[in-house]
Amino acid sequence: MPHPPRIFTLTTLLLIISPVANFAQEATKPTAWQASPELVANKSKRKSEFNYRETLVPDYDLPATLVAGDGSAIRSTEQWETTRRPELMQLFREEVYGLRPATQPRVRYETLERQTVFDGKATGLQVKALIEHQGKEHAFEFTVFIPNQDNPAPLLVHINNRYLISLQSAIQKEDPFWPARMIVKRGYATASFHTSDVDPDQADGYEKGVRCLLDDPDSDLSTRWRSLSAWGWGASRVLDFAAELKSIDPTRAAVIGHSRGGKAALWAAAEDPRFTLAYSNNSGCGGAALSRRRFGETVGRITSVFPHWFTDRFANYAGREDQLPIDQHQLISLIAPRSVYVASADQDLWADPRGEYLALIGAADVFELYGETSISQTTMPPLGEPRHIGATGYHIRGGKHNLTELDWKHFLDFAATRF
Ligand code: GTR
Repeated sequence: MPHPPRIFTLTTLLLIISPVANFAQEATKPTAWQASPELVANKSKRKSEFNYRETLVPDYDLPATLVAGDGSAIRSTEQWETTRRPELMQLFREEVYGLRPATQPRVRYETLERQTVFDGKATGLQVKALIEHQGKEHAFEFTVFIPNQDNPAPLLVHINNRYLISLQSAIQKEDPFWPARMIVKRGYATASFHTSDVDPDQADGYEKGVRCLLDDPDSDLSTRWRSLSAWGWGASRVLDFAAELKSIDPTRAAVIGHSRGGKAALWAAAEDPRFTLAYSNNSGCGGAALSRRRFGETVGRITSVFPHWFTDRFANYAGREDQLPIDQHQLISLIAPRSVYVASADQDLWADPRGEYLALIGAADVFELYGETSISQTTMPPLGEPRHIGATGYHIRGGKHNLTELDWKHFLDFAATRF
């Protein structure tokens, strides 16, 4: 008897080939980022006193964010705002970044230059902030670009840890570290100042800068604010100026920084809730990276090389990071439910990309408390693939410790979803 003819319907055909297709797709799907083994070996050899191996990260428990100091559970945003957040702010002030002085100095702003720029598309300003206190004065300059458009623009304040990009230099040549023309093109106003102009970036620089001007000599020296906090304070003074301009919408303000500027940016947003978005780029130890991982730069190393960045107390946790009453995921929690973006670089193991990512997801519980979505997957995204979920964003870029145009591009894409 002849066999009945075999009829392959389209569905059977798809059922047969789809596992093969899925397998092929899985095989080509980029995988979660991992440090290159050659780079790890190389760095471990060159800086043998620091750890670059994931297998050597000590076991640790992160301090719970939603449990108050007295052991009670934090279940509402009200409890968070009235009890736990102030508690954590105080711990970060006393143990890490220092207490800002209560003094409210008089700040005047002088517009030194004003020019229509970028083919008539923007207005550029060079501004000097003059801070006066008890008959003494400290000044710092900043550069501003505002798009010439009908609606008030959101503002991105850039804490530049390298140099001041003056109005004229920004007009003449686009600097990838602060690509003003590109930022303005996307509809943002932006301002940039140099950290050292606000407070010197030197261990013995205390005699100059805003800390020297504003500190109460009778206050406790060991918990006074340090440079990172002073630079963040500078960002807030730039926002004060911009908030008065009709062309800027101060309810949409971001603070941005790279490396030490990134550490300062996160703390600036914790201290000043007017910043509704913070972007930290390759900020590492004392910034986005978890201290307890002791991966790359450690508390011991950073507090001995840069003693002026942190309170004396932070240095006491060198080698005993597990005794810290806080860790850096809680710095991000302090900004929640406002938006936070963390960026790492593939070759910048010193800043601990995985520790930066884990701190971001370690703050997910506070975003959740507010009903906000945020990144919570424990696996990192693949190299070069930004992950933007709700109030948080992350990417790891190929290359070295730097703030590049590509970082800005990813960040601006994220900012567009938040503003
Ligand atoms: C590094 C330092 C980092 C980072 C960086 C920078 O040498 O160890 O913590 O802040 O400098 O700001 O460029």
